[in-house]
Amino acid sequence: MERTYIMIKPDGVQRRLTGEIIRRFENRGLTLVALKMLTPSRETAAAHYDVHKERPFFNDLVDFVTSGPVVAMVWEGPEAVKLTRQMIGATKPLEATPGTIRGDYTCDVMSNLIHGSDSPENAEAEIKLWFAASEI
Ligand code: D4T
Repeated sequence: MERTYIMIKPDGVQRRLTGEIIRRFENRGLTLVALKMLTPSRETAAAHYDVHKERPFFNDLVDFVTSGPVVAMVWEGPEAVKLTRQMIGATKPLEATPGTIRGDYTCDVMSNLIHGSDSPENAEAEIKLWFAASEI
């Protein structure tokens, strides 16, 4: 069993896609082990996207992720990191195939609805960043 950090971004919450996204992961057989809604601080958002801090889109990305409530979650299942990334779809809109969350609901690279950890190591670090142990 593996755990991954999944976050519905402000656009996903505003577009009322929270239920649809949770339904997809539950239908697939994954288990929701933690969930909370919060508006991220700039500090947490910057730490989360630290790998992108030198990229030209970094400030816009932090502005976007802190612009409203997100739904932070931990999901568990076999190969949960790869499985959820596959269900989320690619970052580039043209590469996000129909049937994936991004491929079905967005064509914008920034407002792309959802984040999913890209490796088990990053999943562990992100779960620690967003959740206290007592919340899981
Ligand atoms: P996240 O991390 O949010 O799940 O998205 P991805 O894993 O699919 O993509 P990423 O880390 O490469 O990018 C993080 C975030 O930045 C936005 N972005 C990305 C952007 O606005 N312009 C760009 O050129 C890139 C590469 C979208 C997702």
